[in-house]
Amino acid sequence: MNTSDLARQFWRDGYLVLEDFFENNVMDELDGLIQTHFGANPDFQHTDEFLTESQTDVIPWFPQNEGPCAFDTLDEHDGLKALTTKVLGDGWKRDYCMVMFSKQGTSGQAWHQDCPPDDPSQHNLNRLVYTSDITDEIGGQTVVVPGSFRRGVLPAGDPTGHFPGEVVLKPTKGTLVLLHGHTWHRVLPITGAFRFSTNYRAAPKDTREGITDVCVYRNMRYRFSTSSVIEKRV
Ligand SMILES: O=C(O)CCC(=O)C(=O)O
Ligand SMILES: [Fe+2]
Repeated sequence: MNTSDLARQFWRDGYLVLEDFFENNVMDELDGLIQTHFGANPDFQHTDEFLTESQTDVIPWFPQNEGPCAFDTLDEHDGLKALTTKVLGDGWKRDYCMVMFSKQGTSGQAWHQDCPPDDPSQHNLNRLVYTSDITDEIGGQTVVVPGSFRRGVLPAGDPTGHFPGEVVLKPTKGTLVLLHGHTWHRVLPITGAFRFSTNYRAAPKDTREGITDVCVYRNMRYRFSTSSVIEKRV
């Protein structure tokens, strides 16, 4: 498929999975750096309120905040840049690169939208890189509801309940997943060893700053910059 077909598929479904998009040697290097950074038993960084209320167990790391590093390589990946331009249009902006780590035995991530869908034109794009396989043994599969980025706000309700038509993704090493920030998505519990993904977030040209500051869950809206629940949803 060419990039135009892939972009059409993305705008139909709100996500796109491309296996073997990245080279193995780059995946191995980044995977090693991530494992070294987190070590065996990293501490949680979010507040207890967030961890309990959101039913989301992730420890973020922003590797590029620490200066030039191996993670910069994928910012310059020609295929990734070309596909991003097809999907978002000219003038798109790269946002931050964030690794999200979940420990063994944790709950993954509850259903959410990365930013409120009140204005359909204001959204982030997740460009998720999987440096090792997500497997049924480990858990941490990513679940999406196809087309949901057009259905407005995620319905209030059970933070980890099921939606008709949900699709479970098991990205393998080297896979790129493009995921619209308004697409309803979650991560299943981590039953085996730790699990992580690396997200090179981007956004269309006229997207406001801090687009992912407020995340929509089925039971609340949460603002990360102030660590506060800004709306309880029932
Ligand atoms: O790690 C994943 O597979 C999905 C993470 C996620 O929800 C996000 O990057 O917004
Ligand atoms: Fe997300």
